[in-house]
Amino acid sequence: MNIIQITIILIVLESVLGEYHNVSVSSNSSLVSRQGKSFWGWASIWGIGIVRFQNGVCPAADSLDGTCYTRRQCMDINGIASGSCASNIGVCCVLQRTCSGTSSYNNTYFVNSAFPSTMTTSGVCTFTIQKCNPSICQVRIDFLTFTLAQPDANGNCNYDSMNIVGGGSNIPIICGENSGLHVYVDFNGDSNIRIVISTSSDASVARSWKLKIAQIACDCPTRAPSGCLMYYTDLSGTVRSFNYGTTVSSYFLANGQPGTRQLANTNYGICVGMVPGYCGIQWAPSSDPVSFTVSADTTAAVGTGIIGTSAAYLSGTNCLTDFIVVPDPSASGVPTNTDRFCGNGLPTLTTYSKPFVLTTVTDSNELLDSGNRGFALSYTQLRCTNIIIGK
Ligand SMILES: [Ca+2]
Ligand SMILES: [Ca+2]
Repeated sequence: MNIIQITIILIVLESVLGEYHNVSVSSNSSLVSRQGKSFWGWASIWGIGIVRFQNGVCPAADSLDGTCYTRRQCMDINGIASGSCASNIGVCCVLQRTCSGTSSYNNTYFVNSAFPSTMTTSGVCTFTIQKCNPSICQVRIDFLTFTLAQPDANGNCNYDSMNIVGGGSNIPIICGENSGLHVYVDFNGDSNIRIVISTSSDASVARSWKLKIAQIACDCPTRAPSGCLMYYTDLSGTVRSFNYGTTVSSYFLANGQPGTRQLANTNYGICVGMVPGYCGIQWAPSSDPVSFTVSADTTAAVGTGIIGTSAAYLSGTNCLTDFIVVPDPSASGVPTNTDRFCGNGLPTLTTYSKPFVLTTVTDSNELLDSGNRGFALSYTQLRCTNIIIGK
């Protein structure tokens, strides 16, 4: 054995005794022996080769995202092994936490206690999000399942509520039905972000939630721009206001009219990432007749059959309480000369103003409205060749 061979052995030993023994599950890679249990023997060092693999995202069962760890690491962080990764060396580890939980891991799932069973008891359930590492700036919270009690007739989340606090973004208080939606929340320095879900004593509501929390690095291309509570990157899709639904609220206003499904006191941007080669965007009501009902008397508009027609459109200074803002749009090729829309119908709007953002605003009550549902709008990005000259 010459000096080079001895040096190699010493380097390997240092690697094994130092890094493997002290391996941290928050590191970005894992060291494992291909032959597992006999790791510490000299023979194993000669015979096996040590493998390092990245703790990257891997596909787990039920379309969940896991992280590739060693089986032992996954057990140590109370993860659920769901399939294999790294050429069967690692396990795809799914992290699921519930009330009073904390996580500093990317792609953690936060569920109600007893999920997938529903929850009918009152109380406060808190989950704390810590940065994985200093390069993280934002989280995306996907509402895979989200059912809480409906807001009251004025849109206030007085029965159940979800508050997201501690971040650098202003997040509305959310309740009702929001499965399929998401929010982006900026970290405020190194402060933790907390999700606080309060449930009322109304046991008739079968609540459940499963939220996926993905951590986004400051230089990540999928990071949402500032001011974008929701951020979409497809060429086309549908955006919805919180708690949008086609059925009417079961709560009634003081004047006896049906209340709203809209959430009160919101002001946020819904953004669409511009795809290269695309210069404009079109916003249009979706197929539901009530897919744009944000102010005024929806109950009457349905009754008279003007729902969704130009007779029910409102814009400009008629929109002072609940409305959307689309910058510099045209309808049927004609500039609308206003960017603010409300009422019980919306023409198809086209705009080449960038970035692509639709702002939505609601005030604190529904005193002048009845039976609003909010909105579900289709968006389509438009190829640069579709630019109309002069617009
Ligand atoms: Ca309204
Ligand atoms: Ca309102």
